[in-house]
Amino acid sequence: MNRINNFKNIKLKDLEQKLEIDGYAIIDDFLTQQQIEKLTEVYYSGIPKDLSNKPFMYTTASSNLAYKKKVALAIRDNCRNQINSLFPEYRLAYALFVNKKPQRKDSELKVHQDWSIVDESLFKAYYVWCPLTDVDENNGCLQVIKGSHRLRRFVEGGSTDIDSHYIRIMKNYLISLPMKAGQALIFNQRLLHGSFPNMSEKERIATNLAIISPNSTLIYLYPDNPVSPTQFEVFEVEDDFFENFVFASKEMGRELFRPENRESSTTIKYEHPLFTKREILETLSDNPSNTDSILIRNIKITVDIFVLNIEEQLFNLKGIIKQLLKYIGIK
Ligand SMILES: O=C(O)CCC(=O)C(=O)O
Repeated sequence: MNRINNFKNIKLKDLEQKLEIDGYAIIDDFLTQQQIEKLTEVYYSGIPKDLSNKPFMYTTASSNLAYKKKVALAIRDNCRNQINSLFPEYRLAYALFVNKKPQRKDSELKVHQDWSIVDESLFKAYYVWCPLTDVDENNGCLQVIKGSHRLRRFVEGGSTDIDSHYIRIMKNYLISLPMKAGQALIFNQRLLHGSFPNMSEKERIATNLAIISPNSTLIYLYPDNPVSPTQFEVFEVEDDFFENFVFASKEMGRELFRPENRESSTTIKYEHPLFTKREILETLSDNPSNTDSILIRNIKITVDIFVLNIEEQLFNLKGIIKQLLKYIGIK
């Protein structure tokens, strides 16, 4: 498991290496018990109406700017020392609570990639995610696809589910991450991740903090079309932009707001990328803990692709048989 010690004992080289290879690392004792209690109190201090009924909610989506700001300041204040010692020079950008209501199957978050928040050809961004209660597969722990940050980007702007075709290809790299309250999961912003529904009796509350590498500028990508964008306007924004801006309304669903009174710095064209099974499997298996020779690795990938193809054919066949049975009135 990709756990490392208390942040005070961590060797930065080890942390960097884990993040480079796997795309994530778990740090023990990141928040103290006192900080956990304090942050829980902040979360409950006036949850805005536009969030209170959501099975899965993130506080940046609220239109209550005062609450968003209060929450973000408290999270940054309680993480600053740890981040400064682990990532000297990184900036603490926006911060939010992410919450799952109890016993809600629809609080599941499908595996997805979050949108770009810095120019990734030059800079890095990580999320620091800390549960305020212990989490496991029953109450909404995270799942990640190990090494997936090394793939080409799946989505540019607007976080998008990775469809089941791709998940089937990557299934051997999909890992559940049960965690203790106060541990921190640090993950590359490109890493594919999701979370289980919360089927427990209690709310699952977690903090999330975006940190960005020195000299980078936070960006907000505004799509020309919310469902199938062909280009994005790039807005260079302040580090706390998402706390001060109402970027989507409840009624608009996936649609986002264009910031008023601001000029975009550039426009980027976008085409949803397609991946072959081989490209995905080659990238994910290419890591230093894999000691197989090139030949053995290639054979394993070829066998995996063969099995995946058969599974796909069987899946399609099952669909056809179901339709046929329905047609002749048996089912
Ligand atoms: O809190 C969670 O369950 C996952 C949050 C997250 O990673 C996201 O919103 O992309």
